[in-house]
Amino acid sequence: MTRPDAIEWCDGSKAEYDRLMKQMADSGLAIPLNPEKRPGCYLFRSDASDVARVENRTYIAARSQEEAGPTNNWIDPDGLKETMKELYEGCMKGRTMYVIPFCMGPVGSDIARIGIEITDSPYVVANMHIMTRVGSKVLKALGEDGEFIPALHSIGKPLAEGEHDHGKWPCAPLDKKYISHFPEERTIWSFGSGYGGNALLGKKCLSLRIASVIARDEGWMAEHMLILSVINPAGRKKYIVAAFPSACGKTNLAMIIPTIPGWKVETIGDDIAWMKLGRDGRLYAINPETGFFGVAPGTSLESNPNAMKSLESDSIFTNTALTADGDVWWEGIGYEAPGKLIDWNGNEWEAGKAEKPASHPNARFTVAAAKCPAVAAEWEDPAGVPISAILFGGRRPDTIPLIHQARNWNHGVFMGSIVGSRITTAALDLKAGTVRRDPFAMLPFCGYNMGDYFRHWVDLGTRTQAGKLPEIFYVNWFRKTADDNWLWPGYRENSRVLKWVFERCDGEGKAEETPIGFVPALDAIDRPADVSAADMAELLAVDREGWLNEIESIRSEHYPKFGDRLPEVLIDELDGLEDRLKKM
Ligand code: OXD
Ligand code: MN
Repeated sequence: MTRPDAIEWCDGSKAEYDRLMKQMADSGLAIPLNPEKRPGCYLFRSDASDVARVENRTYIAARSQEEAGPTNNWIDPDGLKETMKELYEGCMKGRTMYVIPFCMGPVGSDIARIGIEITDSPYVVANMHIMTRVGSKVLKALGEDGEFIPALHSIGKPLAEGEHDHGKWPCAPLDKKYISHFPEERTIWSFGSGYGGNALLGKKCLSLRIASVIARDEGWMAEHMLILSVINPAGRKKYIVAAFPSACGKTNLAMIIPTIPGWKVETIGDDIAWMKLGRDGRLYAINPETGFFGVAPGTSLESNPNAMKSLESDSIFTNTALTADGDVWWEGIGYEAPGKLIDWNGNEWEAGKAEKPASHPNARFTVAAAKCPAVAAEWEDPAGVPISAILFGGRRPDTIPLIHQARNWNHGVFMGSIVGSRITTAALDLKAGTVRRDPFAMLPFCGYNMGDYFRHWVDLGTRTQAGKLPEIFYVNWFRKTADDNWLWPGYRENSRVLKWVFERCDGEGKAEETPIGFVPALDAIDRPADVSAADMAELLAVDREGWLNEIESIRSEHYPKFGDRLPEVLIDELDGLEDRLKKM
């Protein structure tokens, strides 16, 4: 159907990676960075139409609209296949088709899944090498009759006889981009974009949208969560997963260096967790990926030293700026732009003179997890790590305290179901100042009806003894004062909150029982230097009026979206919360 000029089977070797990089550098698509500054690193600049995940072009083509549910773009699978087959017809002409056997999760782990991505983008192959386990070892594990998830990808830009890209990022225009999922067939078809989650099909498409459907059917969880371990001064370790909407600092938290003496954090994953009940009744998590595809702007030695150290070599940068001496630069890197730059569009850029940022706000780095100085020794353990705590969170300048702990599992599921961030600029159909709900941070990633997904979470709580389940917490690093200043310093200081979580999982850690759950006692979390006792009191207060407004918005705007698929127990939680607050 796609009629490539050549077909290559990817073996996942370093020689293959180096060959493709050289080829892309020769053709002008990749810019090798200065080997004295960033050895083994390359910069790519994408097309202006192809800079992020395209949620309005992402489809859950389930058999029925009801199955896709109220939060997904549904489209009839037969009609979509017709449309896409036309687009795929001859779409790889003039290009090489790469066949990428890849595994999400350690090869051989009983929770791992194999996919085969077919793509005409060598950039995708190189990124898949870093983000997944690619190649011959996967084919071997697959054997003659193993199961795999087919994932077809094309950038959608065939070349006519003698035509060349001339170093320009090839892709199709926005209205021809399709990121499609066929959940019943467990198949992915992607067309027209070469960027990130649209094109690296092991990530959001397989490991979240398709995997969430498989997980529902098989009784496990595929979640948009980081995984980390916290180690106390005595050397005891606990594992925590956390789900926050995009742009809440997941990668920073996953790699945090604590400010509290004696405490350590190690990284297992920064974006996706697959979790399964173990034989001992506890919940175990693996990171299905092998790399980080992180947002570059805002990443600095201050905000995320471990990421910065990981990026010193052998990394791919996409849409950052280029310095005169062949290094990368981005807004928030922690130092001024060193003289004139070339911006992410390839134009000259000078600080103070340019109107637009030098790097795209969604510029990315791709780097192997193994390069992170904080990576845990057990990060690839095929059995996973036992989870003690689940954190939910969002950007909420008011109402939601710095941290509170659920009363029980269903209360925790309720917390997950109301996750959201207050938006500061009007977007889509939302006014600035409203809360954009992103339940479990899975809004763009749940491959089926989200009401059923809530039920899947409720059910998990009934499948093991209560004492074996993780404790659930809601965190909010983003509280502001009335005059718009941050109440909490965030970043590395968030380790103080992790310490309280650790203690609560041990049945320690001083807490007050309140209508919204357990809140730290005023002296339970050591205060950073710039947080006064009064700030702490404000950070931990139960804002009765704020919560009653919150309940009203959940009851009238959020929950009704899910109709009769909304589990009754979540309404019970909402009612219970309201009753407790009214008695306050
Ligand atoms: C991501 C996201 O790209 O969550 O990881 O948006
Ligand atoms: Mn993500």
